[in-house]
Amino acid sequence: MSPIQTVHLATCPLDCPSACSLKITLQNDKIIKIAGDDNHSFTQGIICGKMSRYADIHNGERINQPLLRTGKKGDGQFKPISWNQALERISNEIRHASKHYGPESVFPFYYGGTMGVVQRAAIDRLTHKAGFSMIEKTLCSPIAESGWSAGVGAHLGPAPEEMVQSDCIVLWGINAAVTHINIMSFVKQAQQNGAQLIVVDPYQTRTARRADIHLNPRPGTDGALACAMAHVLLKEDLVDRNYLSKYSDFDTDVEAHYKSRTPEWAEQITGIDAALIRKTARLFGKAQAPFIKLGLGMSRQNNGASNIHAVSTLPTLTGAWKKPGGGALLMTSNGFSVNDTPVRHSQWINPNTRSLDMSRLGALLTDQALNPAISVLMVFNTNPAVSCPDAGLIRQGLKREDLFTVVHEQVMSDTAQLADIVLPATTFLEHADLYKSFGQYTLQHTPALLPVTSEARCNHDVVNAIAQALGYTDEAFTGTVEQRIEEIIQVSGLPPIAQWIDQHWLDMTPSERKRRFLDGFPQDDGLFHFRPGWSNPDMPDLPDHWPVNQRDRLSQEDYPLDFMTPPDNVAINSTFSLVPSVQKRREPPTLWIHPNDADALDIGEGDRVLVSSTTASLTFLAHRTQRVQRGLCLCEGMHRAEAFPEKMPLNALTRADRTEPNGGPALHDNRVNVFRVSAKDESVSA
Ligand SMILES: Nc1nc2c(c(=O)[nH]1)N[C@H]1C(S)=C(S)[C@@H](COP(=O)(O)OP(=O)(O)OC[C@H]3O[C@@H](n4cnc5c(=O)[nH]c(N)nc54)[C@H](O)[C@@H]3O)O[C@H]1N2
Ligand SMILES: Nc1nc2c(c(=O)[nH]1)N[C@H]1C(S)=C(S)[C@@H](COP(=O)(O)OP(=O)(O)OC[C@H]3O[C@@H](n4cnc5c(=O)[nH]c(N)nc54)[C@H](O)[C@@H]3O)O[C@H]1N2
Ligand code: SF4
Ligand SMILES: [Mo]
Repeated sequence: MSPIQTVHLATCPLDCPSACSLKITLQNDKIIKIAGDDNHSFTQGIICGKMSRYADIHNGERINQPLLRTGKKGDGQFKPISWNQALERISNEIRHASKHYGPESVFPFYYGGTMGVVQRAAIDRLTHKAGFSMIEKTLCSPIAESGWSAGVGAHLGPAPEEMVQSDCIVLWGINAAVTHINIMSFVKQAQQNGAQLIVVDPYQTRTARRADIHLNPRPGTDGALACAMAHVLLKEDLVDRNYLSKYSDFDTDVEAHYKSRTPEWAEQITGIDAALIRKTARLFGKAQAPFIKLGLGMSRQNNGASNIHAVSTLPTLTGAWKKPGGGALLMTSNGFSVNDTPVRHSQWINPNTRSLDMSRLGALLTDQALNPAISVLMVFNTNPAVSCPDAGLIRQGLKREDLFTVVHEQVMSDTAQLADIVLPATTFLEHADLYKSFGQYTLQHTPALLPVTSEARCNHDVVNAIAQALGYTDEAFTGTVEQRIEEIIQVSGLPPIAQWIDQHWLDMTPSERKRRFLDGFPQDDGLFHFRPGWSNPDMPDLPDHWPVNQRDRLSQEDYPLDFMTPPDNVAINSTFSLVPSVQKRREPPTLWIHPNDADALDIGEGDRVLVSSTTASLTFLAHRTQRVQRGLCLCEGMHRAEAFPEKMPLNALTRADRTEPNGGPALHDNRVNVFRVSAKDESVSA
């Protein structure tokens, strides 16, 4: 290595459960290499291809100065303005809206562009101070969280690194080889020690290809599958009755309920052969330490919460929680005792202020009855024009002439294209932050590693500048990111960063007793709940199949196929989708369809097909493949509007209905009809 190269530790800021610890090689402020940190307990030297190519974002086509719209909304025509001009215009619009329609007519909207504690939720403090509408952050995890809370109680569990000690790993509704790659190195180590790998996913993902057993239920039928496995465990005495009576509310009524949930019953619902369900249940029941890693993907269904709860009963039935290498893990988020009051100032919340469901942005922007209507939308860290469901309605809303939209962004995203003012944002290499994780238990600190060479500012500074332009003089709207980090560490009672491992990370893994629930579950009665006690009485009283999916609601004739929209390997949500090297590697929007379904519709490989849902119709290229089951089709990758001839993003096809019991969109629960438009290479007439 040449002497002027330096290596620095950092954290991947992207919305990914791994939150990898990075080793960044710099030379004269240029990124030479981004690799995984070998000394970090979870990362173990491995990161994904996306982050190793992050220089393409950092050095790529960035927004470098504030921009003001000059053309029609969505035309993409802007002219540069100064920060002072931008702040003056934004504060005037906010003042005007607050005065005439009340502060709730201002809606600050943020999500997962950066997951850093200081940057991500920075706007919350201004929201609470000024009484703007609050955001209900439903887009990703609330369905799964509701399901997990119902049984286990809190979002923690055994550490993911412990999977290597398991002799039977179940990856349930998670495509870890694409979405959470570090997990796959633990799976590999366990497999080398003889562990069996079971993958439960409606299609043959990259992850499923590595499985000893791949169960492919119809989407939204995991509740039935889990109940049938429970039936076999009980019938064949593969349960730990002492554990059940000490640690759960299991009783004879629960047992009687499972009696009718036979594998044959489940076969009708899931489409999986009863004999295979029995075989899998026995393998799971006889394992010394079975470990289930649940994904958020399986929760993106109308009955997703109920399904997650049903799966979480399995380690309780076998008592696997108490065994090293066993148990189950959805998310690690409650393992972190980090007090973010210095960032968010939640003590300022006025309990009468409304919260708006982010996943329903389209309806919110176009609802004539919403009072007050949204007049000012401030977007940070998110690209809702692409990532939120029913995106056609969102675009319609963003084009409203009486809406003033500010977007703080690194790149000209689809949402930024529809803004009135675009503000330039720094990347994680240019600003400091603290990073928790939802997939592992380390807290990481990352300083700013590179100077800001444009007019870009970080979220923390932009929020403070807007607050100051509005006349707020509170200390909360002053100071540096580093000061804020110090405050968080102090109020959280954490050791100073100088004492952290490599001055970079702190191991916050809960004690064995806590993460294995050896002293009871984090529920009021200390028990795991087989009775979920849903707030909605229409939901099943016990683990079950709850038939409320699109399949159960729509006519089979109008919408004969299930349709899922999982991520692909090259992008993370819509991040990276503007990078030319990624665009080159990415397939055009492709519809995976089973050859028998394709034959019935006269669809050949590479044909153009129109996919129609209840919300929109978009054109794809057909790919005939046995990797999807009959009756299911899907498109990998959250494609943006430009990728389709209709100039609408993939999410135009998904619905924004709130799922039960606590909201969240059922992004993988869609029904569609598919029509052949033209054969491969045949030109389409206008
Ligand atoms: N159909 C379908 N839809 C989905 C999903 C799916 O599987 N299928 N997945 C869902 C999931 S799991 C999620 S989490 C959401 C994600 O949805 P979003 O949170 O909208 O994620 P991205 O689309 O990646 O957009 C993040 C944006 O933040 C910007 N950004 C990055 N860092 C910063 C920063 O420091 N400051 C500012 N101001 N901006 C920054 C990036 O450039 C990027 O444009 O999408 C959901 N949508
Ligand atoms: N490459 C890449 N990595 C990512 C992301 C990305 O966009 N790209 N996004 C990141 C984010 S924000 C998140 S939240 C995570 C999400 O990562 P995951 O938790 O893996 O979630 P998904 O990828 O949405 O879906 C996982 C799998 O669930 C399956 N699935 C859908 N419905 C059902 C069902 O009813 N039952 C079962 N058993 N399976 C079902 C899908 O087929 C899919 O293969 O990934 C993160 N990592
Ligand atoms: S695996 Fe996830 S956390 Fe790790 S580098 Fe890739 S995107 Fe970032
Ligand atoms: Mo997510």
